[in-house]
Amino acid sequence: MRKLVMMNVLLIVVLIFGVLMICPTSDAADKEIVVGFSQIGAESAWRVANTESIISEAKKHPNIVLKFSDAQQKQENQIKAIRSFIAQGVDVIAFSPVVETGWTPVLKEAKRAGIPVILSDRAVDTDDDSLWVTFMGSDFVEEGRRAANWLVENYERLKNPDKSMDVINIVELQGTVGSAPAIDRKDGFEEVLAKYPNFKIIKSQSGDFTRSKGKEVMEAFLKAEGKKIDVLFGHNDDMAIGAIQAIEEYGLKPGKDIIIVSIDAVRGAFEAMLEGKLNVTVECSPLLGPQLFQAVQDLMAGKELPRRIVTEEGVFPQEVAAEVLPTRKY
Ligand code: GYE
Repeated sequence: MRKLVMMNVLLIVVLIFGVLMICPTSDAADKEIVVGFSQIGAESAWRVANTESIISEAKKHPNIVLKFSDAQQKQENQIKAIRSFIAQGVDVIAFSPVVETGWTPVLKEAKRAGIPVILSDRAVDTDDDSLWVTFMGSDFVEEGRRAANWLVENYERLKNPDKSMDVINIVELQGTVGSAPAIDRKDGFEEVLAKYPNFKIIKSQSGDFTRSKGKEVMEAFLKAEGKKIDVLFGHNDDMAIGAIQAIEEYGLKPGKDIIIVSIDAVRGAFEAMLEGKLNVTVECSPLLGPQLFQAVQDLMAGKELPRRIVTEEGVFPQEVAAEVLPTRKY
């Protein structure tokens, strides 16, 4: 009888131990993490895909609570959202800064509150680098270089035969004024073109990364320069797609009379390439959700994050559009 009682006690001890092993009580991965994310808005297909990536990825992490705020492309709204995240005492703040400058005061407030800040997609321009822990996103200067390199290597082959190689007139649709991708893509593009003096930017204006603005500004370019325009460089696909419409309405053939180079590689760009209206798109991936939440988990587990997490990207010319389109996720 005593032996039986002992056996039972032993069994119970083993069972309790086993249950404890299976259900650890306080694992870092189980601890709730509240993340405040301030998004720029919904200005482009890229941005919509970026938002989708963030929201859907957050759902895959049971311990993450995402507070998502849309700033409708206004910096003041982003600053308000960040202040409200600080007031709510979130664990991590992440945001995609609409412009580069003007963030130092609010980032200092976050630092004082002890809340780490992750920069997603776009960088900020501040003297104090201790105000953010990591910046994840694309190398926009490199994207500008890729666009220009593709242009100088392929223009002669693709141009309308009656166009000359002596002077190649480029019009440029810039992104949002003061934003990192607009500043950097322009820099990268010009850096390469500096070695090819026959390629000249004759007009350059912001189309704010939107289709409607891209169309409107292209209409003005066409009105001023007409058939003189040989190339359009759009800082994103949405503006290029808007411009394609303007070019058609003007009576010229986009992709033939005007060679069109743009950036992002969204689905709409592939569709335009299949119709022969866009010549190339340089990839800029918006699918930042997985790396963002991995970084959040690592940060909260006490790991040190790299200061810079660069997204890997390619270049897609018209010739590969049909093959690549079915594999595109945005
Ligand atoms: O290229 C554009 C979007 O910041 C990389 O913002 C992003 C840019 C993207 O509106 O389409």
